[in-house]
Amino acid sequence: MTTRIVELRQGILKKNDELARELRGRFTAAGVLVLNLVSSPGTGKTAFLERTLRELRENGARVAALVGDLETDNDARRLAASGAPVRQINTHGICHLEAEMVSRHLEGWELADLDYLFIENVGNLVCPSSYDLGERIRVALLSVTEGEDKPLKYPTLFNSADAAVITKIDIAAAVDFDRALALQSIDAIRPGIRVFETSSRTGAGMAEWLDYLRQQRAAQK
Ligand SMILES: Nc1nc2c(ncn2[C@@H]2O[C@H](COP(=O)(O)OP(=O)(O)OP(=O)(O)O)[C@@H](O)[C@H]2O)c(=O)[nH]1
Ligand SMILES: [Mg+2]
Repeated sequence: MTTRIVELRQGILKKNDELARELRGRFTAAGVLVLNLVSSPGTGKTAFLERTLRELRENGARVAALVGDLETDNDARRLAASGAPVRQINTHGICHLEAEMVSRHLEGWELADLDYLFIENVGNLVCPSSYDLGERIRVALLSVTEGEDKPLKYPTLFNSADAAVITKIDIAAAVDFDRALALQSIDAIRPGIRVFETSSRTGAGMAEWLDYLRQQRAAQK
């Protein structure tokens, strides 16, 4: 029985990896930089994306977003306020996005007309780590209220990330956030990873983040 479950799981992951590889090829050919944002529920992914989409659009970039949640289209409605094309993916009980869901929700979009595509994953620190969505950059987010040792407790996500974002630094003092300890935890799991310290409320750290996005997009071309 156990063997069959393991085989089934490996089969699902293999199929996902194949489709993700195909998607990555399409994204690269279209010249769109794709980012997959992963964190626990409530870290501030949508707030961070709301600000990112708005600021990129103010600078003339062409952006779009897909957002995953088990239910509701609340996040899509928040993100769409930026004016960018946005689609909600409801997974109805599944705790992560899969390449097939991304592929299906991209139908009708001309990828070559986009500079950046952001995918907000379902809020979960474990499940999304195993599912490649064809992204170029996986971003792991951690808020100042979650505990500085989260990267040590949930290493798979941080270990597979290309960049890390610490969110809500505007309330760091109120929750006794230990910045050095958090940076140390991230670095222990993914040495040398680029870390951004941000607040979607005050805009702190956004300039560095946007510079990074521009550099990454230029490097992809
Ligand atoms: N003080 C402060 N609060 C923030 C910040 N970013 C987000 N929040 C608050 O944190 C809560 C959760 O933010 P969301 O953006 O919905 O978080 P999320 O990661 O998208 O949540 P899920 O999609 O449910 O996983 C909201 O009440 C936000 O207002 C920030 O930079 N500073
Ligand atoms: Mg959200």
